[in-house]
Amino acid sequence: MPIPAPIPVPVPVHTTVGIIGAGPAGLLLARLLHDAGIDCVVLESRDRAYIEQRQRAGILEQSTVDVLRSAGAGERMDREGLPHDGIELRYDRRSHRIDFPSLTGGRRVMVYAQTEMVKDLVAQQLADGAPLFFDAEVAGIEGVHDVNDTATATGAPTIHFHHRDRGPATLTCDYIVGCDGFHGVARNAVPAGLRRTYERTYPYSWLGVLAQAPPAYDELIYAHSSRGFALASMRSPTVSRLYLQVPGGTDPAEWPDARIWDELDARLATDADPGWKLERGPVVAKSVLPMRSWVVEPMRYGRLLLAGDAAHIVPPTGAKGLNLAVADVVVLARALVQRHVTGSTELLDAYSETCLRRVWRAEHFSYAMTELLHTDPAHSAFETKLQLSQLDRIAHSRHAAAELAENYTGLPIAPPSPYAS
Ligand code: FAS
Ligand code: PHB
Repeated sequence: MPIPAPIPVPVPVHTTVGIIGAGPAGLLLARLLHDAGIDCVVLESRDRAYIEQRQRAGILEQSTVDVLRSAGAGERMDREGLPHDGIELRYDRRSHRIDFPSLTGGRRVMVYAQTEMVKDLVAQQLADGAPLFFDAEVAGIEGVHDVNDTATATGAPTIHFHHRDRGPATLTCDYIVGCDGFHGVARNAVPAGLRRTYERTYPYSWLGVLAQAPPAYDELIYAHSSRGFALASMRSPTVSRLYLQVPGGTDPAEWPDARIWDELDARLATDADPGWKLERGPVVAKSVLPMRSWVVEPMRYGRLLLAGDAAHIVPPTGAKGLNLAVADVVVLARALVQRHVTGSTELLDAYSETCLRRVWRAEHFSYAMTELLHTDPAHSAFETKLQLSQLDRIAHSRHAAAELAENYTGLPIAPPSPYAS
């Protein structure tokens, strides 16, 4: 008996909140709004298979874990995720462990890949969530300048998009949220004269590697070495996620498996465990990720809101990107719920300032971790000595270690939210 094709969901012509992008930000926002009884529609340019296999983040902050659980999307995370209480720093052939709970009053992190979080949120949304349209590329938006809350027929914010099977269409909304990432289009609706962009690019990239090899370590290892930075992470007890600092513009083809493993062993070597080596196995994916810090302000213009990578990018050294996206939509959902329930726009009016305060904290932490651990070609021996001095300070000062632990496990999402601590 052939499985009947799913009955195509009609594309609505109007919704309360139009969400552009089905990455972590767009999917979680749709879930939080759905749970609050606010209708929304998610438009995603790619297909389901593509967004669910896109290799990205791996570390969830305490607040992210909390909000996924409270949104009913944490069951598989709790079953398959790996709670971690610390990380290891390796430098100058030494090793030092940072213990999170003792330094932060109990906060920890969860190792659970972004791909798995996206799969969980997509499955939940298709089962009982708001309409989610794949292969629906947004070409542009208009009408967001109207700051009055009573949308008029002509003044309503409008999304213009093209659906692969249904062709061109429009969706009018009370609010539009750009969750469309760094390469998205939503922020272009903010007049150039009002947009403030801040950016820093780094003179190196990361070679990201996924290998069918059991991690030979219990917690993540961040290594500073004269050969360059290395990070040993994981996806499961049988899959390793590993990163090597490489020059910008590196072609992954220059890195055959043997070279990857030899270089990782060389950079991760420590006198604390002489002869320590990684477990090797077939590399199943590798790609080069450029390193940049980038923020666009404000995160609101009229009835357009920006969230996640659509508004900010961090180098992945601090494992903040995904978690910042989550924090933005927790704050935004709370503001849209207040507007829906009380009519007040107090939290919406404060949205950009509230998010940017936490964004800039994460931008600084990600920048500081990147500068601390990478070898910059422009560095002299002087800067290297400064790095080693700071790493030694962290290894011997509870205060310095606590500063790293508090930022790494994530600061609470302010103001207090019904979704996360
Ligand atoms: P996303 O970019 O995830 O999602 C945006 C969505 O919008 C995409 O699905 C896109 O297809 C869609 N879209 C774009 N334009 C559209 C349009 N015109 N119409 C409709 N849909 C559109 N963070 C970490 O913490 N650790 C890491 O190790 C890490 N590694 C990364 C590696 C790479 C290669 C990249 C690019 C990012 C990495 N990040 C990492 C950061 C990453 O995890 C992001 O912070 C996270 O995906 C942010 O989620 P969103 O804001 O939802 O944006
Ligand atoms: C990952 O597992 O992909 C990961 C972990 C920590 C980081 C960056 C990436 O800082």
